[in-house]
Amino acid sequence: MWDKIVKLIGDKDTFVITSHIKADGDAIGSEIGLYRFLKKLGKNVSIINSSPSSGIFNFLMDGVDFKVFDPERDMDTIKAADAAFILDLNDLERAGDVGRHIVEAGIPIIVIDHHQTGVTFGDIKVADKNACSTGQLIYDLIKACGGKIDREIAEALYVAIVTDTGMFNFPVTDPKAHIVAADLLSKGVKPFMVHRKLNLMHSWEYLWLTGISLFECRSAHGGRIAYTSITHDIFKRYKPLVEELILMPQYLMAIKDVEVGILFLEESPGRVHVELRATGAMDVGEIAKLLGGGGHTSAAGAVIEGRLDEIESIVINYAIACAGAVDFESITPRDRKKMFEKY
Ligand SMILES: [Mn+2]
Repeated sequence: MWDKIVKLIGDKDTFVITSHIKADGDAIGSEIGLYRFLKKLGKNVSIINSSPSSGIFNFLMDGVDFKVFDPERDMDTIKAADAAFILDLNDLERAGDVGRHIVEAGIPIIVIDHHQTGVTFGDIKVADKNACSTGQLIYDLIKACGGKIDREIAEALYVAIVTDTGMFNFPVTDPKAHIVAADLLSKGVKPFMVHRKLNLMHSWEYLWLTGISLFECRSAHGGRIAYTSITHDIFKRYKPLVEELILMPQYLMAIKDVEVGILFLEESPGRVHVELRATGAMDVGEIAKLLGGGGHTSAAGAVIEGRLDEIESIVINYAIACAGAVDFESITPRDRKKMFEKY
């Protein structure tokens, strides 16, 4: 499945790499792993994302040409590229402005992704919904190229894998996730160092606000759904980073019998970030997609305009509808939409 991409990497010299808006650890780890591999082959490579990401990934970026899109500076780079890699997304819109400009530039597009729904754009596609992460697919690509994985590439790909497997806890975790991770460790990745940099660097504000919101948490659907809300007033008093706060729903998942945990964060008045986690019994990726966001079966999110209390009730009803479907997999996307419309 890698032949075409291996050939294209051999034939071309200048690449641009991008991923989805609000790139997470899998997106960034995959971008940087691929970037470093292509640089070792002597290629010209730039990573250009449409929106900024959490600073927690900065430790991966030493010497990496990683930019947040600036039309004046970056349009020429996109137009001059021989090909573009779009990683970890199945919906071009989620690539934001950079995705749009890549399409307009008319350069070949290579998509590498692992979301449940297939990829509908791009000239060469690898869409493997059984892969635990895009990072694992980049690992496979480098191997298919006969490439060597050094410590820096390994560290980036390890971040990608631990992010999308929830530190090897999500149902998507399979033997291959561990086998690839074991190989990455053999290249010098120190799991505790990565864990510390990703998970043990929180601000006091994050902890305080997590405490407040956990104290206020509520249940729905007979205790199968746990949720909590942070109003803008509370949010602005503590001002933690949004990217820190979206980790908060994992605590809701610790409650017995809870299958879905939801955080409603009013980032600004009338704008609510909904962050969802699931045990695997429900597919929160489907809920996020209906809300105009994205994600996976076990972890997903969306940003919605509207009143906090209204959004709470819509999303919780979606989650209840989702839980009520006997066999969610067997329902076509159109039927799923119909099912949700009654709420
Ligand atoms: Mn991913």
